[in-house]
Amino acid sequence: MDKRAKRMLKRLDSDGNGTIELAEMEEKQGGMRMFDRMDENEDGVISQEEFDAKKGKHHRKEKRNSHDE
Ligand SMILES: [Ca+2]
Ligand SMILES: [Ca+2]
Repeated sequence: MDKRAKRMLKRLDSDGNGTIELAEMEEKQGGMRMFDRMDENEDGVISQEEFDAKKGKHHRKEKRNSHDE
């Protein structure tokens, strides 16, 4: 995980437990949608792995029906 991602995770992780919970994202603008996208296994928590995997991907245009990967 690179430094920038780490810092971003730290900022989002307001209780400092190393993962991002929905409540922590809810406070941010657009956070819930972002949370949904990042929580790959839908366990309600964004782990560092999930965060790392998804960072940089959320610059895409938001289109629900694009299956171009
Ligand atoms: Ca947390
Ligand atoms: Ca998860």
